[in-house]
Amino acid sequence: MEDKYEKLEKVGEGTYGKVYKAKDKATGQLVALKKTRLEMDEEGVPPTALREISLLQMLSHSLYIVRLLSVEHVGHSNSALVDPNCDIKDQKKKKPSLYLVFEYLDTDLKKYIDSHRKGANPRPLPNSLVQSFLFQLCKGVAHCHSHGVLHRDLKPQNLLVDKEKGILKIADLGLGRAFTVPLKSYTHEIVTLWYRAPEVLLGTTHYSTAVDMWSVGCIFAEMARRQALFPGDSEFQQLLHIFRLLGTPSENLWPGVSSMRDWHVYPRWEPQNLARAVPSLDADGVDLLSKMLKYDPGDRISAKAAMDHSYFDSLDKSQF
Ligand code: Z3R
Repeated sequence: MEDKYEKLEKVGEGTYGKVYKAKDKATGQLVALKKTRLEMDEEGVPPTALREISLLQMLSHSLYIVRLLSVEHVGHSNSALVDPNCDIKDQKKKKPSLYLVFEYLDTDLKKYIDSHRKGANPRPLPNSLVQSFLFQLCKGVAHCHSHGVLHRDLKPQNLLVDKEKGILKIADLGLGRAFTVPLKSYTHEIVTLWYRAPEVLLGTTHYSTAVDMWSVGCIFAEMARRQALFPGDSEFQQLLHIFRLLGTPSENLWPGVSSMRDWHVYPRWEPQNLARAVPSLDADGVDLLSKMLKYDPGDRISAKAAMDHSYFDSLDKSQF
């Protein structure tokens, strides 16, 4: 790996691994390197990792999903056979690992929003950019969903932004379906709950595409506000944030809610006016947001339907 890529700084610590900025020594191209640990007792790549890679390869043909450029399997005994500089005795000692090589984009949506909120030049994100980023996000999510893949951990940190071109791409298509979303990352970093759907917080085990659309709604509101909509610091607090704004869900609004695994008795809050929480959004924007933040996952708008919402009528869709 060291021969092929010059490792530069760490750019992200995803839930599932560290990501480094690196330079391809042969071409000078900047890339993002993600090391995937291979938990296994013998040689070879576990089938779960192979499934993930083929999924990523398939999905990354969309413009709105970060492109997987190559996969490098290093430290396994075969690499000694193909690499004349590789000492077989050394290679036997090394743990095999898999490097996923992605295209590099210069920032993520969290940093991008922060740069508009603080520092020398605080300013709103232009409404036309919020609209364009949301459309691109819905397009990427619709692409995943049409291939039967849920992201399940959409958040501003794993949406990459090309500032010059105004492009947004989904990254960290995690380990889509294979694993549950953990509370701590593998490096013990606390995983954010701010974008987590209420059915997940209440202990649903049957996830649907609607969990991603809840996250999209939270991200939409955050772009408009430059501040998170539901910044909870525990699963309980996260639910209280949601209930205080949208009203405590009832059996009427969300049949079956009170028999969910982690349901408790909560204060009974009335729904607040959503428009007041996102003052920069017009009526169409608030309507679309309200459809993304429906309690009942079956009532929540799909990514495909969201793209046809009147909020996007003023967007020139031909550029996408
Ligand atoms: C693929 C998977 C995860 C990431 C990729 C590519 N690129 C990332 S995270 C990234 C993060 C930044 S720049 C590129 S940051 O400096 O804005 N955190």
